[in-house]
Amino acid sequence: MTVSLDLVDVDSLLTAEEVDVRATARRFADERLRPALPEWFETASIPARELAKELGALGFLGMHLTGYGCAGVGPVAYGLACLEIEAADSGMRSLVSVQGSLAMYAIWKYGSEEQKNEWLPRMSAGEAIGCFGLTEPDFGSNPAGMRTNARRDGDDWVLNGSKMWITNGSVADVAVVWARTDDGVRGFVVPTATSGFSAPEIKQKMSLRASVTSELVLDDVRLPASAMLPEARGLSGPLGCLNEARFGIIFGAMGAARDCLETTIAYAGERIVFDKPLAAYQLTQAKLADMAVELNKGILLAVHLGRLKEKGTLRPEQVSVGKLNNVREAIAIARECRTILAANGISGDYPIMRHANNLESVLTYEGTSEVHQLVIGQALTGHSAFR
Ligand code: TGC
Ligand code: FAD
Repeated sequence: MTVSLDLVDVDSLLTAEEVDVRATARRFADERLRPALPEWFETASIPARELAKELGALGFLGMHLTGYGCAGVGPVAYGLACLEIEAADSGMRSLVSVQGSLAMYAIWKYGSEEQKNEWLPRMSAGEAIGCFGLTEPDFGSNPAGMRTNARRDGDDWVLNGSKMWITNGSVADVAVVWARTDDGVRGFVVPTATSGFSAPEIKQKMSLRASVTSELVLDDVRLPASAMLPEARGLSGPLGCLNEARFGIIFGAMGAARDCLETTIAYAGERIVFDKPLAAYQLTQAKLADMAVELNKGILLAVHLGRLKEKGTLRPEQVSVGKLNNVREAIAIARECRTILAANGISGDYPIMRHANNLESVLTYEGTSEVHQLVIGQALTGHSAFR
């Protein structure tokens, strides 16, 4: 956060390592990502392989994991990296989250030593890209209903089914695929070159355009017995990975919000309406003040949850509090900023509408806002209202 927006001195809560990681991420976002994003968003294409290698060289892929070439930084440092990268674009943060918190985390947490050694060093270097296939065309919020299945054939596994809305799918070298077996839901490490696997890209997205999103089709994909993640049993496997990615989003969404607010404060200082700067009107200042208060509260919440994660006490419903609040507030900030830029707010010359459009996806993926309300509702009342 710039000094002027850090109203409550969140910086005083950060360690030197966290400030360093944030500075590196901010530099990369400012120099490498921000200038290119308008075109990537407009053309809906990103140099995913190059970006993965550059992010890997900076240590940002699987950065909160230990061993296997991963940087092993703390949760707050990881969160701050997500914040700075999402200040450039939510799609860039998705690339980082899906690689590190979903695909790599699944292998790191639940994989065999052989799976970890095969994939994690290459993935942390950005030489191999991963994706995470949980959602299906008919089962998004309710992954327990998944139809993708894996059956034994001798020593092999044979996978059939399809996954939908999968980030990094078409550019991935490896897919972590969750499938129903006779023994409940299990995870599989699927090299994407395996016969029967394909990943057509989803086009015509109006949100998260600077991100690859794909369908995964599994048509008699035959894998050796060793492809199954041995330590993940049941839905708690994939849901455990979601906690990690949702944590990054709690910080990341505040990055998109900060970028909107910084842009808007600068704009309001220069835009003359009725003979004086827009920033000098009380109505504008009320909007800016309310947004800055929500931004500061959101970042404080993120850092607090990061400290709980450091201690190992962070609970899923606390992650839901952060994801629900920070994404909801980020989208509200993006929309309010848009009103201040008025017509210029819809232009690609400014990042506001791009962030607002992206945040529509962020509100939906990694658990919709309604799912997080229900998780919190269950924690408050003891009643599950999902079914
Ligand atoms: P439920 O019966 O409550 O639980 C089944 C088992 O899972 C355990 N569990 C969790 N474990 C770890 N972390 C969590 N957050 C967990 N929540 C539940 C639970 O203890 C139980 O374990 P066990 O051992 O007793 O079997 O499950 P349910 O079927 O009622 O569903 C609960 C619900 C709705 C909260 C869950 O299904 C859910 O979170 N749905 C949302 C799905 C979702 O978020 N999908 C995201 C896909 S990935 C993605 O969007 C990537 S976007 C790109 C990017 O990140 O940038
Ligand atoms: P649905 O589940 O059909 O929900 C429709 C509506 O019903 C929502 O408003 C929802 O909140 C509401 N609803 C659902 N259940 C209830 C209930 N019990 N009570 C009240 N309301 C309810 N998935 C992956 O597995 N991997 C990825 O990499 C990935 N990347 C994505 C990238 C993008 C850009 C997008 C948009 C999605 C991505 N997803 C990914 C999928 C994402 O996780 C799902 O879209 C999300 O979980 C919601 O599922 P759905 O879209 O099927 O909505």
